[in-house]
Amino acid sequence: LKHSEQWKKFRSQHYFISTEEKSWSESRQDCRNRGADLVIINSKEEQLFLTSQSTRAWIGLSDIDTEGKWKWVDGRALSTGYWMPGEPNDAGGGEDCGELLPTLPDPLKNWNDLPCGAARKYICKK
Ligand code: 2F8
Ligand code: CA
Repeated sequence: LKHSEQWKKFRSQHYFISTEEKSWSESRQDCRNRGADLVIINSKEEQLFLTSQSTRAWIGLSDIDTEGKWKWVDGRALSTGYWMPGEPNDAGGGEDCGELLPTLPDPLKNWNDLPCGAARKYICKK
């Protein structure tokens, strides 16, 4: 395990930020292999913690099942989202998975939807 890949603790939860890049599904499978899942963001504090990690990465959010209906990997519908202005835009009609970006002016507006097959780092939570 590389040093940057150590699990980081925040408020009783543990987060793994990958160094490898994978598709959203492969990322999710790797999280599950680690006894975790892609991260579900449940609070503003958690969103700010993850943004402070300065990593562009997949999160556990998709609208794969029904276009426009974003849900977390546990099946819950998204309530509070932290999308960038103009997102999610389903660019080209093929963006069904959510990523978090680090380097934006507003840390509460930094999600983007992206094609699920794109290679990205990813954040697991357990
Ligand atoms: O302008 C926002 C737009 O930027 C890119 O598309 C040109 C992103 N696509 C990829 O990164 C593959 C879009 O997701 C994003 O909405
Ligand atoms: Ca997009």
